Amino acid sequence: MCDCDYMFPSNDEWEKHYDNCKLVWEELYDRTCPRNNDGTLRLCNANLSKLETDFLYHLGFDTKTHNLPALFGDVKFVCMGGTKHRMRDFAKHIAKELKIKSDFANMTKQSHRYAMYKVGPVLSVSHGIGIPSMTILLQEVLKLLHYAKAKNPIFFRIGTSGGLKIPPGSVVISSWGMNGTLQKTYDIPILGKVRQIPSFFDKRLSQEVQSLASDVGFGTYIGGTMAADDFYRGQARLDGPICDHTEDEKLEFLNTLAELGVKNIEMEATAFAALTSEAGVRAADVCVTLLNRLEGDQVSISKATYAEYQVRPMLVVGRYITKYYVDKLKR
Ligand code: R2B
Ligand code: URA
Repeated sequence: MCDCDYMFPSNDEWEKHYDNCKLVWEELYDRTCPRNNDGTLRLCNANLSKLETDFLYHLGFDTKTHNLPALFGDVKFVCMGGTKHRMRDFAKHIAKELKIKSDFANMTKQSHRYAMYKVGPVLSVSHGIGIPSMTILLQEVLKLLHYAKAKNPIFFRIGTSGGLKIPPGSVVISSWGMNGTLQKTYDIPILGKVRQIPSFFDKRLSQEVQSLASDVGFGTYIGGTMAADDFYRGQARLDGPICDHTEDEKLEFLNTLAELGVKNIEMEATAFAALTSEAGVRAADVCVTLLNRLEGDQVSISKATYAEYQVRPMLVVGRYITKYYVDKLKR
């Protein structure tokens, strides 16, 4: 039976179900969906029940000292992004939009690794650069929300990226993540063997997000995202400290990516799509492009342009969250 918790009324153009609808998820993974009937998250790990206390080491919270349901039980949206500064700005943006007072205190202060802000039902958390840093944070937030009994949480990543054949300043909502060997998977060695986990984002969520951005004043695209494990050679750049490919080879590679439907390159999309999907939560990766990689490698935009661009994913995701609450008040 379909158990989609529709955020907005359906229309003919949108995908009918969310990917974490029991119907869709169980067909895809051939096991019971980890989302409970009340929308809380069930973690697929029996070992956790053997722990007397679970220490979420990098967040600085644990299940014994902290009353996680009281602290985080109301979380509906988790928004992640690379830097502490950006996530503080996003918390401020959301506080203004939702008219919620906050002291913008960093809740992970003891652990120093990441920064986490809570504004009402919105958690704004930094994840650092690259897949390993992001996945540690993401996995601990998933556990945090499980222990907190948060219902039907939706995850966003707001980030920066290099664009392919689209104007700098455009926003890309990722339909899938592609790894450095052009597969749509997140590859992780586990017990000595590489596991490949499919890395697709929820189609309906990306359509909903894009539908609210038609008049934002910059282009928004739904398209593929390459997640590289490096900023320089791994993204075909010519300006790293070591380079063993030619400009022609670089352009050939970037053109191949573009032909495959890749619109931007960043460093987290595959793992973000794969882990959220496995956990049965919906997620969208919303990144601004800082440059067109067919035209260069250096990020040489001014501070003012960078600031203007960086705000764009916040505006798009902020609209989604705000509309959800405005509509909810009307209901
Ligand atoms: C985009 O920008 C960062 C590298 O500069 C990385 O986190 C990413 O995905
Ligand atoms: N972040 C990336 O990973 N690549 C870029 O080109 C720009 C930002």
